[in-house]
Amino acid sequence: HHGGGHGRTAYHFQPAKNWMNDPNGPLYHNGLYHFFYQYNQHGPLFDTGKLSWGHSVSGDLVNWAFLGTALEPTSSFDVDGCWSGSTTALPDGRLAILYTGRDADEVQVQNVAFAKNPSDLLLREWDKPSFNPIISQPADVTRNNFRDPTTAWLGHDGLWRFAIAAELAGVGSTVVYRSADFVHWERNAAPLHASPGVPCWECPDFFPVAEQGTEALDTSASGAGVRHVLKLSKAADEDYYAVGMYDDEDDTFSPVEDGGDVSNWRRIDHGHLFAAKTFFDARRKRRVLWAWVDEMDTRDDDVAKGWTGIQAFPRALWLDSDGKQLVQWPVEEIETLRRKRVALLGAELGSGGLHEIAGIETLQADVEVVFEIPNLEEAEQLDPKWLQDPQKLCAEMSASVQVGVGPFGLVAMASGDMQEQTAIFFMVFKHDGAYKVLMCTDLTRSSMREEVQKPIYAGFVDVDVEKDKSISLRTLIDHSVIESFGGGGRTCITARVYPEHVATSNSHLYVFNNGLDAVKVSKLEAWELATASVNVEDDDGLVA
Ligand code: DQQ
Repeated sequence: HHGGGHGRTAYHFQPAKNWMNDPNGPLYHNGLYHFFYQYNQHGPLFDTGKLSWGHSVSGDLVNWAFLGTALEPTSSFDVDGCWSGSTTALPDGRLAILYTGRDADEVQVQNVAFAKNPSDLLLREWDKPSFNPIISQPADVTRNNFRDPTTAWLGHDGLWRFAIAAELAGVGSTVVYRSADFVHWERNAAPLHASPGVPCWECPDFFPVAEQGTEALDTSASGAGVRHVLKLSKAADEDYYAVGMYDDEDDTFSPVEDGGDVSNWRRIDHGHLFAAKTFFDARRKRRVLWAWVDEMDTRDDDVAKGWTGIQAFPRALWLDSDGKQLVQWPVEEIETLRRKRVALLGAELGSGGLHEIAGIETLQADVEVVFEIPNLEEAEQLDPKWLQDPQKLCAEMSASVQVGVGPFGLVAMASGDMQEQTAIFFMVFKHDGAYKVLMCTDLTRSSMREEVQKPIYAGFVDVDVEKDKSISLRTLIDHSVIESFGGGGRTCITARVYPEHVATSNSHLYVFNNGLDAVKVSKLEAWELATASVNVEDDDGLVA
């Protein structure tokens, strides 16, 4: 098993050592998954000028072989860093990377690179043509914010397009460039989106989703039955998205919900997750999301352990039948890691109930649970002032005594004496003649260590609890990360945790209910997960 100790994960993507941030250019090609990432091969800390594209390959999105770097900051147009970007497969068989380079003057410009030999299974070598940059920085870009090109798509007019983040006269904008040959690009006058308030919304992602069903669409799909999703990242740890209508004639995007500013859009994840990027997986006709999950520990600790940053476990995503929100779910290949299983069926959890899920190693586990809520009568009235601030509401509620329906949920990574524990839970409120479900991950007691960040994360779950009479939770636990999917994947919360007790003793897992009324665990299944082979340093070949 990997060295490194200190919260090294067992099945989340991370390099063997050094710094990693944004996911770049995920791609399925010739039967293999390629994953690139912002990588400082010289050490465990972020270093703007040293960033290269790390490259790993996998047959199953679970086990990964490290291939070194695909791009390094060696050319005049990227000598101060190869920053984020995407890959596009061209119909003529070429594979292109579009990425941001920082040139010798630290100016952000856009470059293209091509796979030297697209039929090479590993795509190890990438050519950076000397005609780069393909796009210099436009004059109206302010404060050098011009970066992160998306995967390109084809419009009905046969022209390529990609979107990119640009601060234009102080306004955080997403602009579209068009090209006939992938080399000469022209900017569309009107931005795809502009949101004042935040100068630079980074790492745009723009992709089609089917109006109905879970099957994904190729990035160039458009027309009847197709909606589009625009995702933007707000420095330094919040990803937002809106579902909308895209018109490829004038390259405009109109959200279906009147969200106004991006800050009112829906969150990809209410926890600590950033710079998400999706790709179309033609093998299983699904769209898969990658996202960076940074450390919440001290810089000293990053240096001591020699690695920094992981990726969220890859998630399949599709449009919910409500046409407004995305549903995210860990890719099914995670099941190949499932080993020992324990289950609980129909257990009643009275007020104050706590039930241990014993019999498996819970530091690397996959837990699926359905809570049945027989009685919603006790639900508290929601003060509307909390609608915009679920995080504060959660802090308020977890500090108070039993209030109504919930909190109920899981307690994960608990020490024997319960001094350390992370709670993932729901509360149900009455609101506007209906009910509103709040989901939280409370890190305040996750570690005895003072110096790590221990926030409370929260978001509302857009489900009809009155009709369903139940709510589901799936939680992936992996040493220093807890990823939770509420309401079948409609609300996600990813958290980094650094409990001390794991160094010397076992961790425990519980279901609990601190609400006034009983809830029922109608079904709980928990699996111990095997350790995947992730960028193991002495890997000498492809994964099985
Ligand atoms: N990280 C990259 C930038 C991007 C930022 C540099 C987001 O391209 O805007 O590592 O985390």
